[in-house]
Amino acid sequence: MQGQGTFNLPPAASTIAPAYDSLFYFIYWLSVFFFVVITVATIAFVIKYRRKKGEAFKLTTGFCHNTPLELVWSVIPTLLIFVIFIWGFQMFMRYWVIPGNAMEVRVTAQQWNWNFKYPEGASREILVVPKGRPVKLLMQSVDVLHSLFIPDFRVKMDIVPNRYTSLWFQADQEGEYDLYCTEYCGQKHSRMTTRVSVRSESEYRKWLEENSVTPTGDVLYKRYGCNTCHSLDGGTGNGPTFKNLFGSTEKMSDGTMVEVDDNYLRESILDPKAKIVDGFEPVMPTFKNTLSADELDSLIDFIKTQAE
Ligand code: HEC
Ligand SMILES: [Cu+2]
Repeated sequence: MQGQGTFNLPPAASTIAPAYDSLFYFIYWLSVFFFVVITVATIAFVIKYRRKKGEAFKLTTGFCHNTPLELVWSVIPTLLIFVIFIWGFQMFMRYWVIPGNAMEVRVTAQQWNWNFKYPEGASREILVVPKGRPVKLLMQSVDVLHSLFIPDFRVKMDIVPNRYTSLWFQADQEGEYDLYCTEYCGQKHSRMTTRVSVRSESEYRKWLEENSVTPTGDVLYKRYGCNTCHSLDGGTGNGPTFKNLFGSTEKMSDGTMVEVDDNYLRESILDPKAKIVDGFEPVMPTFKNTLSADELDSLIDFIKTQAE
Protein backbone atom coordinates (compact mmCIF):
# COMPACT_ATOMS: atom_id res chain seq x y z
CA MET A 1 0.00 0.00 0.00
CA GLN A 2 1.15 3.47 -0.78
CA GLY A 3 1.00 5.45 2.43
CA GLN A 4 0.00 9.07 2.58
CA GLY A 5 3.24 9.99 4.20
CA THR A 6 3.79 11.24 7.73
CA PHE A 7 4.82 14.47 9.38
CA ASN A 8 8.48 13.68 8.74
CA LEU A 9 8.38 11.65 5.55
CA PRO A 10 6.63 11.79 2.15
CA PRO A 11 4.53 8.84 0.89
CA ALA A 12 6.44 5.55 0.76
CA ALA A 13 6.12 4.44 -2.85
CA SER A 14 8.96 2.00 -3.49
CA THR A 15 9.56 -1.51 -2.20
CA ILE A 16 12.34 -0.49 0.17
CA ALA A 17 10.64 2.65 1.44
CA PRO A 18 8.59 1.03 4.28
CA ALA A 19 11.66 -0.75 5.70
CA TYR A 20 13.64 2.46 5.40
CA ASP A 21 10.92 4.33 7.26
CA SER A 22 10.84 1.75 10.08
CA LEU A 23 14.55 2.25 10.65
CA PHE A 24 14.14 6.01 10.46
CA TYR A 25 11.34 5.98 13.03
CA PHE A 26 13.19 3.56 15.29
CA ILE A 27 16.11 6.01 15.50
CA TYR A 28 13.71 8.93 15.71
CA TRP A 29 11.66 7.60 18.65
CA LEU A 30 14.76 6.34 20.39
CA SER A 31 16.15 9.88 20.20
CA VAL A 32 12.86 11.34 21.43
CA PHE A 33 12.82 8.86 24.33
CA PHE A 34 16.33 9.73 25.49
CA PHE A 35 15.76 13.40 24.92
CA VAL A 36 12.78 13.28 27.27
CA VAL A 37 14.51 11.10 29.88
CA ILE A 38 17.64 13.24 29.95
CA THR A 39 15.80 16.57 29.93
CA VAL A 40 13.32 15.56 32.62
CA ALA A 41 16.10 14.13 34.83
CA THR A 42 18.22 17.26 34.38
CA ILE A 43 15.35 19.56 35.32
CA ALA A 44 14.35 17.36 38.27
CA PHE A 45 17.89 17.28 39.64
CA VAL A 46 18.33 21.02 39.17
CA ILE A 47 15.21 21.58 41.25
CA LYS A 48 15.90 18.92 43.81
CA TYR A 49 19.52 19.78 44.52
CA ARG A 50 19.36 23.53 44.15
CA ARG A 51 20.74 25.72 46.95
CA LYS A 52 17.74 26.68 49.01
CA LYS A 53 17.19 30.09 50.57
CA GLY A 54 19.31 30.65 53.67
CA GLU A 55 21.19 27.42 53.18
CA ALA A 56 24.93 27.53 53.56
CA PHE A 57 27.16 26.60 50.65
CA LYS A 58 28.36 23.06 51.07
CA LEU A 59 30.60 20.85 49.00
CA THR A 60 29.27 17.51 47.85
CA THR A 61 30.94 14.78 49.78
CA GLY A 62 33.31 12.93 47.51
CA PHE A 63 32.04 9.77 45.85
CA CYS A 64 33.73 8.69 42.67
CA HIS A 65 32.25 5.45 41.51
CA ASN A 66 29.00 3.57 41.01
CA THR A 67 29.61 0.32 39.20
CA PRO A 68 25.99 -0.74 38.48
CA LEU A 69 25.15 2.70 37.14
CA GLU A 70 28.21 2.83 34.90
CA LEU A 71 27.49 -0.62 33.53
CA VAL A 72 23.93 0.41 32.71
CA TRP A 73 24.93 3.55 30.82
CA SER A 74 27.68 1.72 28.93
CA VAL A 75 26.00 -1.56 28.06
CA ILE A 76 22.57 -0.29 27.02
CA PRO A 77 23.84 2.36 24.56
CA THR A 78 26.36 -0.14 23.15
CA LEU A 79 23.60 -2.65 22.49
CA LEU A 80 21.44 0.05 20.93
CA ILE A 81 24.30 1.07 18.66
CA PHE A 82 24.70 -2.54 17.56
CA VAL A 83 21.01 -2.79 16.77
CA ILE A 84 21.17 0.40 14.70
CA PHE A 85 24.34 -0.72 12.93
CA ILE A 86 23.10 -4.19 11.99
CA TRP A 87 19.68 -2.93 10.95
CA GLY A 88 21.22 -0.05 8.99
CA PHE A 89 23.78 -2.28 7.33
CA GLN A 90 21.07 -4.67 6.17
CA MET A 91 19.12 -1.74 4.73
CA PHE A 92 22.26 -0.44 3.06
CA MET A 93 22.93 -3.78 1.38
CA ARG A 94 19.36 -4.00 0.12
CA TYR A 95 19.75 -0.56 -1.34
CA TRP A 96 23.26 -1.04 -2.68
CA VAL A 97 23.04 -4.46 -4.34
CA ILE A 98 21.17 -4.08 -7.62
CA PRO A 99 18.99 -7.08 -8.56
CA GLY A 100 20.41 -8.89 -11.59
CA ASN A 101 17.11 -8.79 -13.46
CA ALA A 102 16.72 -5.01 -13.18
CA MET A 103 15.89 -3.18 -16.39
CA GLU A 104 18.41 -0.49 -17.18
CA VAL A 105 17.74 3.15 -17.94
CA ARG A 106 20.58 5.51 -18.76
CA VAL A 107 20.44 8.88 -17.05
CA THR A 108 22.31 11.93 -18.24
CA ALA A 109 22.41 14.90 -15.91
CA GLN A 110 23.31 18.26 -17.29
CA GLN A 111 23.04 21.88 -16.19
CA TRP A 112 20.03 22.02 -15.81
CA ASN A 113 18.00 19.15 -17.09
CA TRP A 114 17.59 15.40 -17.10
CA ASN A 115 17.57 12.87 -19.90
CA PHE A 116 16.46 9.25 -19.59
CA LYS A 117 17.37 6.78 -22.30
CA TYR A 118 16.06 3.27 -22.79
CA PRO A 119 17.79 0.36 -24.54
CA GLU A 120 14.78 0.27 -26.90
CA GLY A 121 15.67 3.77 -28.12
CA ALA A 122 13.24 6.07 -26.32
CA SER A 123 14.88 9.15 -24.93
CA ARG A 124 12.95 11.65 -22.83
CA GLU A 125 13.20 14.24 -20.08
CA ILE A 126 10.81 12.33 -17.81
CA LEU A 127 11.36 8.88 -16.34
CA VAL A 128 8.64 6.35 -17.18
CA VAL A 129 8.89 2.89 -15.64
CA PRO A 130 6.69 -0.18 -15.35
CA LYS A 131 5.34 -1.04 -11.91
CA GLY A 132 6.48 -4.20 -10.18
CA ARG A 133 9.85 -4.45 -11.89
CA PRO A 134 13.27 -3.50 -10.49
CA VAL A 135 14.76 -0.55 -12.37
CA LYS A 136 18.43 0.33 -12.46
CA LEU A 137 19.50 3.87 -13.25
CA LEU A 138 22.95 4.06 -14.81
CA MET A 139 23.88 7.69 -14.43
CA GLN A 140 26.41 10.11 -15.83
CA SER A 141 26.98 13.84 -15.86
CA VAL A 142 28.20 15.82 -18.86
CA ASP A 143 29.34 18.74 -16.74
CA VAL A 144 29.36 19.19 -12.97
CA LEU A 145 28.37 17.22 -9.90
CA HIS A 146 24.63 16.50 -9.66
CA SER A 147 22.58 14.18 -7.48
CA LEU A 148 19.40 12.34 -8.32
CA PHE A 149 16.76 12.18 -5.60
CA ILE A 150 13.32 10.58 -5.62
CA PRO A 151 11.98 11.32 -2.13
CA ASP A 152 8.93 9.04 -2.37
CA PHE A 153 11.20 6.11 -3.26
CA ARG A 154 13.82 6.97 -0.60
CA VAL A 155 16.62 6.76 -3.16
CA LYS A 156 19.38 9.26 -3.76
CA MET A 157 22.74 9.05 -5.50
CA ASP A 158 25.40 11.50 -6.61
CA ILE A 159 26.19 11.80 -10.31
CA VAL A 160 29.89 12.46 -10.65
CA PRO A 161 31.61 13.71 -13.83
CA ASN A 162 33.82 11.14 -15.59
CA ARG A 163 32.30 8.02 -14.10
CA TYR A 164 29.07 6.06 -13.95
CA THR A 165 27.11 5.76 -10.74
CA SER A 166 23.93 3.76 -10.29
CA LEU A 167 20.98 3.13 -8.04
CA TRP A 168 17.91 0.96 -8.19
CA PHE A 169 14.31 0.93 -7.07
CA GLN A 170 11.09 -0.92 -7.61
CA ALA A 171 7.72 0.79 -7.48
CA ASP A 172 4.61 -1.33 -7.05
CA GLN A 173 2.08 1.46 -7.22
CA GLU A 174 1.16 3.44 -10.31
CA GLY A 175 1.48 7.18 -9.97
CA GLU A 176 3.54 10.31 -10.54
CA TYR A 177 6.43 11.17 -8.27
CA ASP A 178 8.89 14.04 -8.01
CA LEU A 179 12.49 13.63 -9.07
CA TYR A 180 15.04 16.36 -8.63
CA CYS A 181 18.68 17.30 -8.41
CA THR A 182 19.73 17.59 -4.80
CA GLU A 183 23.32 18.77 -5.21
CA TYR A 184 23.79 22.49 -5.84
CA CYS A 185 24.97 22.61 -9.47
CA GLY A 186 24.81 26.23 -10.53
CA GLN A 187 22.44 29.08 -11.19
CA LYS A 188 19.30 27.17 -12.23
CA HIS A 189 19.86 24.17 -9.94
CA SER A 190 16.45 24.62 -8.35
CA ARG A 191 14.77 24.15 -11.73
CA MET A 192 16.43 20.81 -12.33
CA THR A 193 13.27 18.94 -11.52
CA THR A 194 11.21 16.39 -13.39
CA ARG A 195 8.98 13.46 -12.53
CA VAL A 196 8.85 9.70 -12.44
CA SER A 197 5.76 8.10 -13.89
CA VAL A 198 5.04 4.54 -12.77
CA ARG A 199 2.67 2.76 -15.16
CA SER A 200 1.24 -0.67 -15.78
CA GLU A 201 3.35 -2.95 -17.94
CA SER A 202 1.09 -2.46 -20.98
CA GLU A 203 0.92 1.33 -20.59
CA TYR A 204 4.67 1.36 -20.25
CA ARG A 205 5.13 -0.71 -23.44
CA LYS A 206 2.82 1.64 -25.30
CA TRP A 207 4.75 4.68 -24.10
CA LEU A 208 8.03 3.05 -25.07
CA GLU A 209 6.82 2.46 -28.62
CA GLU A 210 5.43 5.97 -29.00
CA ASN A 211 8.66 7.48 -27.76
CA SER A 212 11.20 5.43 -29.57
CA VAL A 213 12.05 8.43 -31.69
CA THR A 214 15.00 7.24 -33.72
CA PRO A 215 13.59 5.31 -36.70
CA THR A 216 15.34 2.11 -37.63
CA GLY A 217 18.10 2.11 -40.23
CA ASP A 218 15.95 0.77 -43.06
CA VAL A 219 13.59 3.73 -42.67
CA LEU A 220 16.48 6.21 -42.64
CA TYR A 221 18.05 4.51 -45.68
CA LYS A 222 15.00 5.57 -47.68
CA ARG A 223 14.28 8.84 -45.89
CA TYR A 224 17.73 10.26 -46.67
CA GLY A 225 17.77 8.87 -50.20
CA CYS A 226 20.70 6.50 -49.68
CA ASN A 227 18.63 4.00 -51.71
CA THR A 228 18.83 6.17 -54.83
CA CYS A 229 22.56 5.47 -55.11
CA HIS A 230 23.21 2.38 -52.94
CA SER A 231 21.50 -0.95 -53.58
CA LEU A 232 21.09 -3.75 -51.08
CA ASP A 233 21.08 -6.59 -53.63
CA GLY A 234 24.64 -6.32 -54.95
CA GLY A 235 23.77 -4.26 -58.02
CA THR A 236 25.92 -1.20 -58.71
CA GLY A 237 24.20 2.19 -59.07
CA ASN A 238 25.69 5.63 -58.70
CA GLY A 239 27.39 4.26 -55.62
CA PRO A 240 28.62 0.88 -54.39
CA THR A 241 26.12 -1.62 -53.02
CA PHE A 242 25.76 -2.10 -49.26
CA LYS A 243 25.53 -5.85 -49.69
CA ASN A 244 28.48 -7.51 -47.92
CA LEU A 245 30.15 -4.12 -47.58
CA PHE A 246 30.91 -4.32 -43.88
CA GLY A 247 34.03 -6.32 -43.10
CA SER A 248 35.25 -6.34 -46.72
CA THR A 249 38.48 -4.80 -47.99
CA GLU A 250 38.13 -2.21 -50.73
CA LYS A 251 40.37 -0.43 -53.18
CA MET A 252 40.26 3.37 -53.16
CA SER A 253 40.82 5.59 -56.20
CA ASP A 254 44.34 6.41 -55.01
CA GLY A 255 45.21 2.71 -54.91
CA THR A 256 45.18 2.24 -51.13
CA MET A 257 43.28 -0.69 -49.59
CA VAL A 258 40.79 0.04 -46.84
CA GLU A 259 39.10 -2.31 -44.44
CA VAL A 260 35.44 -1.43 -44.00
CA ASP A 261 34.78 -1.03 -40.26
CA ASP A 262 32.59 1.26 -38.16
CA ASN A 263 34.94 4.21 -38.41
CA TYR A 264 35.29 3.91 -42.16
CA LEU A 265 31.49 3.86 -42.53
CA ARG A 266 31.22 6.85 -40.26
CA GLU A 267 33.77 8.78 -42.26
CA SER A 268 32.18 7.77 -45.59
CA ILE A 269 28.82 9.17 -44.48
CA LEU A 270 30.02 12.35 -42.77
CA ASP A 271 32.93 13.17 -45.06
CA PRO A 272 32.39 11.21 -48.33
CA LYS A 273 35.24 12.88 -50.15
CA ALA A 274 37.89 11.81 -47.65
CA LYS A 275 38.24 8.44 -49.42
CA ILE A 276 36.77 7.75 -52.86
CA VAL A 277 35.98 4.16 -53.74
CA ASP A 278 37.81 3.06 -56.88
CA GLY A 279 35.61 3.23 -59.97
CA PHE A 280 33.12 5.78 -58.57
CA GLU A 281 32.67 9.51 -58.90
CA PRO A 282 32.84 11.75 -55.77
CA VAL A 283 29.15 12.65 -56.06
CA MET A 284 27.91 11.66 -52.62
CA PRO A 285 26.75 14.64 -50.55
CA THR A 286 27.88 14.94 -46.93
CA PHE A 287 25.37 14.08 -44.21
CA LYS A 288 27.36 15.83 -41.51
CA ASN A 289 24.70 18.36 -40.59
CA THR A 290 21.69 16.21 -41.49
CA LEU A 291 22.04 13.17 -39.27
CA SER A 292 21.81 13.10 -35.50
CA ALA A 293 24.29 10.92 -33.65
CA ASP A 294 21.56 8.33 -33.06
CA GLU A 295 20.56 8.30 -36.71
CA LEU A 296 24.16 7.82 -37.74
CA ASP A 297 24.41 4.85 -35.38
CA SER A 298 21.22 3.35 -36.81
CA LEU A 299 22.43 3.72 -40.41
CA ILE A 300 25.77 2.13 -39.62
CA ASP A 301 24.01 -0.73 -37.86
CA PHE A 302 21.76 -1.10 -40.89
CA ILE A 303 24.74 -1.34 -43.26
CA LYS A 304 26.34 -3.89 -40.92
CA THR A 305 23.26 -6.11 -41.10
CA GLN A 306 23.59 -6.20 -44.91
CA ALA A 307 26.72 -8.31 -44.57
CA GLU A 308 26.39 -11.95 -43.90
C1 HEC B 1 23.96 10.87 -54.96
C2 HEC B 1 24.25 9.49 -54.72
C3 HEC B 1 24.53 9.07 -53.28
C4 HEC B 1 23.73 9.21 -52.19
C5 HEC B 1 22.37 9.88 -52.10
C6 HEC B 1 24.41 8.58 -51.12
N1 HEC B 1 25.61 8.09 -51.51
FE1 HEC B 1 26.92 7.05 -50.42
N2 HEC B 1 28.21 6.96 -51.97
C7 HEC B 1 27.95 7.44 -53.24
C8 HEC B 1 29.09 7.20 -54.09
C9 HEC B 1 29.20 7.59 -55.56
C10 HEC B 1 30.05 6.55 -53.30
C11 HEC B 1 31.42 6.06 -53.72
C12 HEC B 1 32.40 7.21 -53.82
C13 HEC B 1 32.86 7.65 -52.48
O1 HEC B 1 33.53 6.88 -51.81
O2 HEC B 1 32.52 8.78 -52.13
C14 HEC B 1 29.45 6.43 -51.99
C15 HEC B 1 30.06 5.80 -50.89
C16 HEC B 1 29.43 5.49 -49.73
C17 HEC B 1 29.98 4.66 -48.73
C18 HEC B 1 31.30 3.92 -48.80
C19 HEC B 1 30.99 2.69 -49.62
C20 HEC B 1 32.17 1.79 -49.92
O3 HEC B 1 31.98 0.89 -50.75
O4 HEC B 1 33.23 1.97 -49.33
C21 HEC B 1 29.07 4.58 -47.73
C22 HEC B 1 29.20 3.80 -46.43
C23 HEC B 1 27.96 5.40 -48.10
N3 HEC B 1 28.20 5.93 -49.33
C24 HEC B 1 26.83 5.58 -47.33
C25 HEC B 1 25.76 6.36 -47.73
C26 HEC B 1 24.62 6.60 -46.90
C27 HEC B 1 24.39 6.00 -45.51
C28 HEC B 1 23.78 7.41 -47.58
C29 HEC B 1 22.45 7.99 -47.13
C30 HEC B 1 22.46 8.65 -45.83
C31 HEC B 1 24.42 7.68 -48.84
N4 HEC B 1 25.61 7.03 -48.87
C32 HEC B 1 23.88 8.47 -49.82
C33 HEC B 1 26.80 8.06 -53.64
C34 HEC B 1 25.71 8.39 -52.84
CU1 LIG C 1 22.08 19.38 -10.80
